Amino acid sequence: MPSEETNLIEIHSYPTPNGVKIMILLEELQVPWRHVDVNIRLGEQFTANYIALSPNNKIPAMLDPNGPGGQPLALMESNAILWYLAEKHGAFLPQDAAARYDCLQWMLFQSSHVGPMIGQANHFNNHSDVQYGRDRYNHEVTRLYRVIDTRLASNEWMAGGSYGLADIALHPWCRNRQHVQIDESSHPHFMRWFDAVDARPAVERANAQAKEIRARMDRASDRGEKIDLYNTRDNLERLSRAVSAS
Ligand SMILES: N[C@@H](CCC(=O)N[C@@H](CS)C(=O)NCC(=O)O)C(=O)O
Repeated sequence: MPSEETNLIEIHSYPTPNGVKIMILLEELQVPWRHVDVNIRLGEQFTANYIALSPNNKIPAMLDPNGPGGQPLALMESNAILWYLAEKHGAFLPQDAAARYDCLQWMLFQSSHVGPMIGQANHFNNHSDVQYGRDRYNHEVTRLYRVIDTRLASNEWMAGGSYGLADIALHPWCRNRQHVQIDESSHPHFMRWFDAVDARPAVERANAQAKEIRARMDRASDRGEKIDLYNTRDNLERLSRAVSAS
């Protein structure tokens, strides 16, 4: 439900899986929100204003003008943002304590394993010809899909017995599977779950919006001066410049 009004929850982001998961939750909650484009292909994550919201210069960040105590709240880390929004609106997070910890552990599994390993696999598959790196991360991603399929063999949803934050955090990461051999016959439980989440109207809406936003931001980066996201030395310099300017 993106809107142009002010006083809305702002998602400062680019529609990668970490950005899309927030859009999915906001659509599930039917909370009005606004996307503020932070074009990581143009280096906008290194501006002093953005770093004030998101000190690790990564997307997404959230700004809720009406946070705890009625004060504005800025947050980085996509799963912290999911947790905050779910608590604020009292949905998609189990009430029962054991089920909440179950949800938390699978969200941490996503942010500490699935996201970083798929990120590294994409890097070596698309931006390097180092076979060792490709093998290492593709094998790790394959192993993680096995963990997910095994989990879903005895659970309808990733955590807590019902659809919720753990599914929302994980699902956008599992869309592009071109470098791993995952199909109905080898991972039937994963496929059943992926299709069930994919068919939810809120997920369809968020994905349609992500497609539009991505097209708009890609047009902007095709016109602008793109940076090499993978150049860690340049990124350190960009960060130092932004921090000294603030
Ligand atoms: N653990 C973080 C990961 C955030 C992250 O890695 N964001 C990437 C895009 S998915 C980014 O901002 N990359 C830009 C850069 O590295 O400069 C989260 O879940 O929010």
